[in-house]
Amino acid sequence: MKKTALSLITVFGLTSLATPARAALVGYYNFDNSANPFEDSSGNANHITGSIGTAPTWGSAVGYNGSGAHDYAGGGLSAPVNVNAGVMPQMTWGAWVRTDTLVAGNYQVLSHENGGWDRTLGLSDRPGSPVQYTAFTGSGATGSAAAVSTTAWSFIATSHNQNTGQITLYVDLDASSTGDALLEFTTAGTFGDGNTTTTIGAFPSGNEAWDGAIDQVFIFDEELSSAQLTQFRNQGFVIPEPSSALLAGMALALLHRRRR
Ligand SMILES: [Ca+2]
Ligand SMILES: [Ca+2]
Ligand SMILES: [Ca+2]
Repeated sequence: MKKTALSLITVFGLTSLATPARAALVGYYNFDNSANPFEDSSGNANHITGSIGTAPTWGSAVGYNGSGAHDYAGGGLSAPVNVNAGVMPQMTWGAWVRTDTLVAGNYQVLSHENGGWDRTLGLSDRPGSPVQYTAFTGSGATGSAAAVSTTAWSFIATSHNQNTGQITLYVDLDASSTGDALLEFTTAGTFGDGNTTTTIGAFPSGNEAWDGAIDQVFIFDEELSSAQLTQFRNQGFVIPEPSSALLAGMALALLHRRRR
């Protein structure tokens, strides 16, 4: 019994050492606070610092399920989150989005692109027609291949793992129906350096601006699973417990039991 507890503590200890010091939610923006619709609710104070290009317009019912969000038309918002692969080898980001246009072109939701196909998630016809949810791979773009509507809110996310050299694009075209599985597209993806800040609703240059609404933006410095992202889609996003803190708690509980 003691030996089992000890080996479990060792396993959890090694697991904690092998993961980043803060493998968790880095930024979360639900845009619901009318007093500060630029607030980061993750607890990390990564509040939005300003706009790029035409500032989006906030509305109390512009967002998902009639909540607060910004309507984008020619510009984006800048968040002080560095998603460079050297800083976050593993990273997952996503949002609930609704587009106002299906015209062929490029419309970005999340990006730190500064040339060279840096981490970017949006709507584009780069992978082909029709315009589709698209993630950059470090050397090109991969897409969801499915037609998008201007009325439904879609749930989109990308997990990045620089160590395994893979990314996975997750899409639910209609986030309001939760009985269906997320569409998943895994492909090779390794990344050079991009901008050290993240732009919501455009490239950091202001190009390729989103046309429509973006809500419930989340950024994690770990590779989330399909099951975790499905749970977010189903719940409409709930800030999760940090996994490293959970592991530390379990190890402490085992240590406490062993000492008694
Ligand atoms: Ca909202
Ligand atoms: Ca659905
Ligand atoms: Ca770059």
